[in-house]
Amino acid sequence: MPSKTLNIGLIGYGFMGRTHSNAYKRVNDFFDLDYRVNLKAVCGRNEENVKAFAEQWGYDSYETDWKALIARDDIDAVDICTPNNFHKEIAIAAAEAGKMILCEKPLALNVEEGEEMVAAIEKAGVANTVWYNYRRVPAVTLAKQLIDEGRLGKIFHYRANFLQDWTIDAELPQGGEGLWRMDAAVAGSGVTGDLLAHCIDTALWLNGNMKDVSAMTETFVKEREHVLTGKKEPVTIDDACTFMGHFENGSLGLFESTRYARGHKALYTLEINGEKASIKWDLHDLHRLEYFDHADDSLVRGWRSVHVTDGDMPYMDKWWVPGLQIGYEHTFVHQVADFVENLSKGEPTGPTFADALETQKVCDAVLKSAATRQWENV
Ligand code: SOE
Repeated sequence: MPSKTLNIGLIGYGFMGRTHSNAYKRVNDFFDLDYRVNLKAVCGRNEENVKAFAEQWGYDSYETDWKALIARDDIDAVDICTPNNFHKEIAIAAAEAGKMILCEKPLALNVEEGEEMVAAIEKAGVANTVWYNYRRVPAVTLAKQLIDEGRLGKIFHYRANFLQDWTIDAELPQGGEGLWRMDAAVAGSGVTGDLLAHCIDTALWLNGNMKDVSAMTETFVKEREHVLTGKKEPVTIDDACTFMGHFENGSLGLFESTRYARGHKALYTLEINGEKASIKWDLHDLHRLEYFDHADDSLVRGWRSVHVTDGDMPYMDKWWVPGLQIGYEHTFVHQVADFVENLSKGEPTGPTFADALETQKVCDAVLKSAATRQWENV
């Protein structure tokens, strides 16, 4: 039974605000933790909307100014779910106020901002994590376990894609509340920071850091109406990005992301080829891990599709019974559970701000390489 309380102050209540709120609400039902996670306050600029969100999700209170939320003594942890251009200012203020911080991905608009954020949280010594949630899909966590056990042997190739199709319509506007991901001033970049950042976070976790990259980006629709000005303005984001690079362990990486792959809604796939075995995973079928082991009897050797639902597989003892799967929202529950467990143990929860800064460095090198048309070091 929890003996302590962890009071959450959530800033921003869009799509990510909902996924995180759901995780905070569910976590104590399924995980045995020292802390009860309490939805203390939510913050947003529009009073009517933030009040309605607080009522619907069961927050005790609401604020319309994030500085007022951070100043409250009854908030232990600040969760930053705002558009990316607010991450730095809020994170630094929260760290200076001694709050723990859970920040939505990507960490920052660029490496410079990320470095300032890492310096602030390290100076304050506050617990921190960044919501790269796909690490905590049980099948992906299992992949990490198999790699760490040495089952793949030396790794030769790491391949990942993140494909969507929601911006193909040239009449879709850019910017504003719903479409800020299409405005580089607010998002930092397009698919590189939004989608490839997920692939890079998982890759660095599973396969170690990258040394250098060579990238190309494309902006297929050059001008779109901006929601805030009502005028046609140049599109500043990358609509698609492809890059290759070297990992420090000697393996080769190949990554592709786009919002122009008709038919694909959120197709995050990865494949890792090692000397002894290979692994494949697909977000559209997230509870399966495809595994090929060269040590199998050659007459029956082939790709196995492992249904990651047994109780001895990562996180699965907390849910239903073998054979019954879980989904996207559970990855966020797992991250909160790990954060709270690590808080009790005094240990960090990856990806920390420092880990997410490594991902940011790859993203910046990718964007630089696309601009210079040269290989760039990470
Ligand atoms: C964009 O469409 C998006 O919602 C990303 O922002 C998320 O990080 C990704 O998980 C799904 O796609």
